Amino acid sequence: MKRRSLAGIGAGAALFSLTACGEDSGEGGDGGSGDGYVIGFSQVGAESAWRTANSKSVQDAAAADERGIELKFDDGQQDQEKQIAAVRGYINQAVDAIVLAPVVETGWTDVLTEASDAGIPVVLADRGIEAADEDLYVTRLGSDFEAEGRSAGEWAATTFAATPDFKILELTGTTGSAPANDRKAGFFAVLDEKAVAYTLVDSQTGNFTAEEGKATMETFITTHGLDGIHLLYAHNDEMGLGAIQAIEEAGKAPGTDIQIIIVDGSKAGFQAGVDGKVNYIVECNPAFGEQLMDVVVDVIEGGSPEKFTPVEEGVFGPETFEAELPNRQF
Ligand code: GYE
Repeated sequence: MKRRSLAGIGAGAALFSLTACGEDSGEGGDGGSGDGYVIGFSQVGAESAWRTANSKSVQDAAAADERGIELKFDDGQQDQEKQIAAVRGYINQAVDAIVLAPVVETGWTDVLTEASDAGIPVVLADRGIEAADEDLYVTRLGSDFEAEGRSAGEWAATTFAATPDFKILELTGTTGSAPANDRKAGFFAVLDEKAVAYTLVDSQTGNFTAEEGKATMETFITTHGLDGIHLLYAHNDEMGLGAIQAIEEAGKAPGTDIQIIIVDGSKAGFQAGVDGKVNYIVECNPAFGEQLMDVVVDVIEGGSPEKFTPVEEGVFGPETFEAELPNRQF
């Protein structure tokens, strides 16, 4: 589907009234700032270093002169209602395409149906949505979160293979989000497949932030103590870093008294690894802005990419932390 670009028509209100008056068809009238596409991006929030790096990657890619793209950006503050309002705003503005990084997997049917009815293609960035709504977006570009969880599970299964009564605490990401659901599922699937005997002592959300990660870890410590707990599996760096503070404040040594897996691989995460406080890092790569813009432009111009394009990522054990730290980009 090819839509006329509305690039350069100034403020949202003016754009809305022009659109409402039926100016969305025909030639010209674009205010003279080029023929680029207008793309609306509803981002999850700014909860982590990963997210900040991801927003920058997308904004930088869109801003490249040769692309001539006008990117409208909205920070959803980890609130689905805010994201739905942003997507509706983009529909009213008759953008050429909508990029949505959905905070949770469910609850998108209505607004995505409205986008579809308006003929505006939707590309998912980063997180996915429930399978029932698969027809309501063109493609998703992001990580394979289940594979990330499986990588964490492989390391845990190997490291604790000979540990009797292997005890785990889990700090999950935002409840109902694709990475929280899939990182959990992948991790425990591997332990089960490998017939590892373990006890999941507790599993609670830390909402992907350092503050909530720390608070939840404090609750774990109050409720269960740390004696005899072997592993903390934190679904992202921030929650792991917050938990490290809580463990230290409880007089224990993170990385030694309790081993820690984190997911993302930020500079701060690797630094914690170099300091001996984190034992395994599963990478999640936020730097897919260029790839995303390529996909979105292709979709606007009628392309039909694969339903899912995974970004490439790796895993890092303690022997790699020091050498890898200078390479980290966020
Ligand atoms: O791991 C976490 C962020 O959706 C992959 O969201 C993303 C996750 C990332 O808050 O740090």
